[in-house]
Amino acid sequence: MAEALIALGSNVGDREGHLRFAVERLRGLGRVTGVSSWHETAPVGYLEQGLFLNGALALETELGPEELMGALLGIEAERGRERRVANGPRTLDLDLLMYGDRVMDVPGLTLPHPRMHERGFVLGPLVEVAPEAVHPVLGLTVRALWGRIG
Ligand code: PH2
Ligand code: MG
Ligand code: MG
Repeated sequence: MAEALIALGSNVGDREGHLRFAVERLRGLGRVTGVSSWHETAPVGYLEQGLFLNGALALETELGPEELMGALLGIEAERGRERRVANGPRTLDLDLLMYGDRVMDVPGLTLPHPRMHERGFVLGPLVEVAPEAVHPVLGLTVRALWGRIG
């Protein structure tokens, strides 16, 4: 059993509907122990797109990290996720941020997520559900990471 931390994002169509759908699906993958509020955030990276609704969720699961990542991609596909532009508009984005203290880098999955510590749209929601979780590479809590980017 491990605690997985997952970021949710949407900026196309019924944003809140997509995020709620994802939470219901994630309940089927283990025990959801925390769901953040939804944060409306300005797009980062690729700017010519609409505002995002972002959230974060903590999940206790028996699935391994690669199985879980596969399940997240399946949930995205159920909401018609297309991948045309890197960082571009999306109905639903589910990113595996951390899987316990696991550090790994295989095609399609890097843990912890390589950009989580620098993204306000990730850390703002995440601090609501897992403030004391420790980033296994930086050795800092989510609360401290959030404080660092202010
Ligand atoms: N996701 C990205 C790129 N930029 N910006 C915001 N505000 N929210 C996101 O979820 C987001 C982004 C790539 O996944
Ligand atoms: Mg993402
Ligand atoms: Mg993604």
